[in-house]
Amino acid sequence: MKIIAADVIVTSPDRNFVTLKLTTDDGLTGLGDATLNGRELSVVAYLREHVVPLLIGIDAHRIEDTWQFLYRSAYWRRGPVTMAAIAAVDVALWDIKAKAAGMPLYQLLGGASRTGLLAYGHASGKSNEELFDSVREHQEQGYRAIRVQTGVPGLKSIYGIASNATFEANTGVRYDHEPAQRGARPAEEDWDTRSYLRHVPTVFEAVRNEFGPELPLLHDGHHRMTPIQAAKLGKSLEPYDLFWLEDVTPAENPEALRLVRQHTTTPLAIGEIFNTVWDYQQIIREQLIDYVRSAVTHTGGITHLKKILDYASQYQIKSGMHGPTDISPVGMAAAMHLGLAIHNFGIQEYMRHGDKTNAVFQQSFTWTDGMLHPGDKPGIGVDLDVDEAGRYPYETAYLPYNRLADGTVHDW
Ligand code: KDG
Ligand code: MG
Repeated sequence: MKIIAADVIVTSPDRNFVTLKLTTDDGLTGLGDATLNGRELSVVAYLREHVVPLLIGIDAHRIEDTWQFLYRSAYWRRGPVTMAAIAAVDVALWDIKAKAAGMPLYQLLGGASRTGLLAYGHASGKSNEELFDSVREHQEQGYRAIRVQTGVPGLKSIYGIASNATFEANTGVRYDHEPAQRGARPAEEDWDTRSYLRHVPTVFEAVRNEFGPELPLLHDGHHRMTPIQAAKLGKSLEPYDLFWLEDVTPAENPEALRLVRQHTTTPLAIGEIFNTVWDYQQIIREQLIDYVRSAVTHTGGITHLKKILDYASQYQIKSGMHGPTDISPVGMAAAMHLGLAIHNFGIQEYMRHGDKTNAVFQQSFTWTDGMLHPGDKPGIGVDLDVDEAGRYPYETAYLPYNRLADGTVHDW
């Protein structure tokens, strides 16, 4: 079963997506997601210029060997561009293998360990009233676990809260928080950690008073705090029993979590911008986190993320795979198959894609009573309509960035 074609498809139905499509000499095709929000074309070039020529003629069954070959033969290892490119090849090969076996991919990964995947959605509001409405909307859509992001008095725009500018720039398609904006330069947002730290606990108190103690609540700090600030936040949120507190400190310094951990029992999640097991080595071994946030798409695919999660399982650390709208339906499907099969599944992030995206990517997953299931079609269960994809050419888009009141650039 040899690879005879490898096509990189770039499309922008509601937002930009990069997909690798592999074709074998016996006519099977496999898809892999290579979308890297705001830096999409770097992965396109990496794939087209350096990876595609190496794939033609290889045995599509040799997934582990292909992974090791692409990773080690480059010499320049790791990094989001490399690991997204390798992930796309890896998932496309798993898709092909599962189609060849006539089975949904999760069967090849060990079979289902559960009946479905608990998923969380993103509620947000500039005020508590708006936020409560958003939580209710999500509950009506079936969500049984909800991430809460709030506006902060004095700040004009903040991660997780859909701003009007974002909506307009996204040509009217409303994602709950989609931060990337089409345009020639990144939007500038403002930030003040002290105001944030004062305000957030009051919001969780209000949410608990309104919705009661049962509802699992999550929150994303988006890498903005120092370790001692993060420790303070974790401590101040303890009365509200969070499912997790995410990305409290910048991802480059995993050791920062040691100080946070010493001060709070609020569960910690990190890793959406990590890309290898080596980013996790210390924090898993020292049990500094509770959830692994990596997406299949940004962590070298199923082959590598499964190794991270198997390692994590020895320490009772669970999965919490990244699933914002910049993970394409192909990346989401891969996550669902992996999540269904592993023992240490925790929760899956799930934002809905827009109608145009769903017309480009035909999907077989189900969403029932707050639970996802990848479906039982052979492979990962996603088809890409190339003609439909061709209707939406790439558009330059950037994630925003932050400046403090004195003009200093801050983590976004
Ligand atoms: O591309 C960046 C987004 O994926 C990220 O900001 C989303 O933090 C995020 C999350 O938890 O979904
Ligand atoms: Mg996040």
